[in-house]
Amino acid sequence: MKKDEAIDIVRPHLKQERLEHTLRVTDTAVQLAEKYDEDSEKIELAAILHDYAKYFPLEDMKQLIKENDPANDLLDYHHELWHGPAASVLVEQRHGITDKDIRNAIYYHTTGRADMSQMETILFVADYIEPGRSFPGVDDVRETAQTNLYRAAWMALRNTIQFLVGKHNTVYPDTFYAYNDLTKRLN
Ligand code: DGI
Ligand code: FE
Ligand code: FE
Ligand code: FE
Repeated sequence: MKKDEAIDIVRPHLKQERLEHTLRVTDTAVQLAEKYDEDSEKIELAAILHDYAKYFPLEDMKQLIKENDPANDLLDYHHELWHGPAASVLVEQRHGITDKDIRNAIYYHTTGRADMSQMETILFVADYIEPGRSFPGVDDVRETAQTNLYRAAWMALRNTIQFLVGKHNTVYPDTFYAYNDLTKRLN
């Protein structure tokens, strides 16, 4: 699938600001793919499609997850976590994208997981550092991403966990697993 075709798929489902975020994530992810010698065409598609389901009705996301992924416990956690897994189902069902690398990058872009592939890690980091983001500490993560992709992912996970704990929110287990895995891998 070509870039423009993918953009046409998501455009009707995204607000203007979210489409702009998506395009910045795409540019950032492709830059990282080139730097780290990853498949930039696959990353580009994954990035364009990553927030496809962001504004889908909660019931629709629930349904997509239940039908295709009955074993997971995502539905017991914050609904913000549903749009990646839901999008990974939609791209296959509606648009015939069966590529597992692309679908996993979309699926795990919010939570992360243990043993993330380089492609998953690039999308995860690009979503966090795209130039429109202004999280506390994001500049450190941006700088680190230029030299150490996995350390940048670890920093983003650490910041997100601290943010969620600070708000007394739950943290989805895969986010902890991703953090723990990288903590071990980086030491
Ligand atoms: O969709 P985006 O806004 O581009 O970004 P995203 O898909 O990474 O969503 C991140 C939001 O999800 C972030 O504001 C924190 C929230 N969130 C809620 N629970 C969890 C969580 N993020 C992670 N990683 N883990 C959680 O358990
Ligand atoms: Fe997202
Ligand atoms: Fe993210
Ligand atoms: Fe995003």
